[in-house]
Amino acid sequence: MNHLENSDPELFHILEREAVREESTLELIASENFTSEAVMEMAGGVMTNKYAEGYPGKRYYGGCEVVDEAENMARDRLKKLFDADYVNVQPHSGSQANMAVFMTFLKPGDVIMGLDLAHGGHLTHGSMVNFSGQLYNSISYHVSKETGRVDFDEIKSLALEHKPKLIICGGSAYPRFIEFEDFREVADSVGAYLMADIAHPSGLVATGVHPSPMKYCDVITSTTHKTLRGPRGGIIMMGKDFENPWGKVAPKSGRVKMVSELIDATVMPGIQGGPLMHVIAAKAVAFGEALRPEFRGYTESVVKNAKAMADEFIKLGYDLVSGGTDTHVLLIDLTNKNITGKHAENILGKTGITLNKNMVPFDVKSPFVTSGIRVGTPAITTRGMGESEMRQVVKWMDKAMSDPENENLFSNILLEVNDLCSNFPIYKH
Ligand code: DSN
Repeated sequence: MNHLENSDPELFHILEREAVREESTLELIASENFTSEAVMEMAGGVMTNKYAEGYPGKRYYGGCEVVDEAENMARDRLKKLFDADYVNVQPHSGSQANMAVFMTFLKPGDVIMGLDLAHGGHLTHGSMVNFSGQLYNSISYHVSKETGRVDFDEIKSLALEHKPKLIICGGSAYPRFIEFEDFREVADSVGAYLMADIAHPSGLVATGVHPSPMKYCDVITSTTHKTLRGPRGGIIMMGKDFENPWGKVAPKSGRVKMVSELIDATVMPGIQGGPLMHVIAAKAVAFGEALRPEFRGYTESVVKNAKAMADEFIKLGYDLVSGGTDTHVLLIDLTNKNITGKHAENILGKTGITLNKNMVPFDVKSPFVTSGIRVGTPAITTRGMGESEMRQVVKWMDKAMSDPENENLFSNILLEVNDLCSNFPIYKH
């Protein structure tokens, strides 16, 4: 298919350069992954043309009978994957999934509690630069300085003092299992609802490599493009639907019986219009892939690889927040290595290793500089790399970060990185 090349060579060239970048470098951004060709084919297909506001069987447009089948398949497969009673596959992103939950469960001004962004949380968990901190009364909890894990003594006392309506667990840079059961206990002690944002570990949750939030949390959100390896997008799930306890009414349809109906109405028409049917159909393809037995093997390798990297970093004297990982992500405090996160991100980029600088708990540097980096294994595991490659990658990273002005060294490592990548192609054509 040379349509783009013929009609718009300039953009074709940009696309081609991105493909080369992805193929020839090591992707360690913990929130990124490579979808299958099948997912990409669906996401790049004709369903992008279709307007389908509403839900299957109840659309505001004609001609939706085919896309209805795709959305129903996405819903059925997602329910099976997580053993969920209710799902909504329409959120365009994780942030919109979170917004839909907040607008369903809360009124502006209500108290929410989430993990501080600088301690591994997420923008939408109550940060003041985001709607979640601006519309709601946000109280942040933290990790403990000693353990790097969520500080449940602090959460319990904050919850008693502030009586949150909603507690959010999960985050973007938390290397340990999310402690759903402990969070449930805190939520119950103050009558709060509990939301899990499993955007990061959802692929691991789907296969049982990470504990499941389904029986502990009232509502669960996720993205679909991280460890789950689908197209970019969001989802909302409930382990068990329950009766609308707030007497809230849905726009147009009036009072509704179940929370699921409220969430559906909040997603559309509450905060979104036309769903991205090509993406919803591609989500269905990805959920189908995640239901296959090989996906479990993949998620096990993701964690094994992360543990191998952690082990190698520790041997080389690096300070890992929480001392290691249970998941796909490592958070490394570079303070003892005398290099900032920003500098490390920059020089590692020159070696063909892509990752992001990251605040570490109790960081004294700004979010634009940071004392740390976040490292993730989902993408390099997708291309088939294993523990020996992980150890080699850590050695290259250490060499570069230990000699951070040596441009020759970066060029030499880049050649080795390119060579390694050529042995593990992402896309076979
Ligand atoms: N930006 C994502 C991440 O990198 O973790 C979270 O939304």
